[in-house]
Amino acid sequence: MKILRIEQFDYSVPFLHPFQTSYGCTTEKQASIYVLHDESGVRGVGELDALPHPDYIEEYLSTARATIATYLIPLLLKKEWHRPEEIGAFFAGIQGNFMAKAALETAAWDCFARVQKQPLYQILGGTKRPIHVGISFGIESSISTLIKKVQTAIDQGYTRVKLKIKPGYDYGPLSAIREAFPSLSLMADANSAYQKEEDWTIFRQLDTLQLAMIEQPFGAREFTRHAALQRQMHTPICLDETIRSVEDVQTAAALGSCRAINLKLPRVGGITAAQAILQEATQQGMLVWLGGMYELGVGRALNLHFSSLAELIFPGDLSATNRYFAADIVTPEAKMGQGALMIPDSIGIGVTVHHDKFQTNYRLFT
Ligand code: OSB
Ligand code: MG
Repeated sequence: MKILRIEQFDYSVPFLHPFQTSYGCTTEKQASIYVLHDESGVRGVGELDALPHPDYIEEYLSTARATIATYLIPLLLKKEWHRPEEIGAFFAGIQGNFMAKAALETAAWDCFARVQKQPLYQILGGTKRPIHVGISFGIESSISTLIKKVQTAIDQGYTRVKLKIKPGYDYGPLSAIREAFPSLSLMADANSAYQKEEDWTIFRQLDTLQLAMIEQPFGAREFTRHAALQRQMHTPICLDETIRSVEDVQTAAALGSCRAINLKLPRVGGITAAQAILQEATQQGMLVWLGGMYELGVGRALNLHFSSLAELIFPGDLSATNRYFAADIVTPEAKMGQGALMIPDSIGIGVTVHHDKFQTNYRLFT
């Protein structure tokens, strides 16, 4: 196969509810969709999910768009390849920038699956099954609002709840949820917020709440500090920001830094890298589950296909479209039915992008 032309569509899609982040309030999801055209006229689509600011990891939306335009697209265009696993080697001279690489690599997988006339989950060796999903909550104005939202999510069919925590907003809301829902699969995500030594004492309290896991208490490179905490805790530590490669999994396993991994296709550079991480972490006895980045419909469909793999049993951060958006850029939208999402059925990632809605910019690369 050979990619002859790549289109970039930038989008800004309003969130249903504003999001509080450390950089202030976000009211929209910004992303780019890359459309790869191969020599036979088949297309493949991939979503760039880097966030607007470098507050989750270093890479962010404008640097990722620039990396793709300046470095990755010239390395991909007009090169001959047979399987999408070969795409990574074209980018080998470019360090890091995994989200940028993932946008094109995942588009190549979609293109390949469409050429094969198969749904992507079949190409990946997955099984078509209902995908049980969890929901992620940010900081809420009051505990009673939070409890009501958790109840609504359970009624809608979400089978696991994750709460974003930070020093001062942790044991209070988590213990309130635990009290209201004693058997709920509940977990916390700190996004590296516990930087000071005195913040640590809280983890002993959190260890009494029967949490499924606690995600990323400390900084992205703090393997040994996470290991020290894991030794003191019954609750599994889950690493997100820390894990970018198979080597990171091996380091975490050798040191005992975690027992679970939040795997995100964008954070590790796409499908081929994610498959290798999934295999290594599973062999090391870790629980791996699929994380999210408030994806639009292309990224969400991709995540649904990847979730068909047998190892991914724990519910992912993979909500229905209407969790974040009133309208999306693809059809069909992801709808919750009987407590699960279905993998889109047709070939490739199984969704069609409608370029007229929410588009802010366009570029063509030849
Ligand atoms: O830490 O898992 C995270 C979203 C963007 C960046 C980082 C994270 C998240 C989420 C949202 O937690 C999960 C979702 O998409 O529902
Ligand atoms: Mg996380």
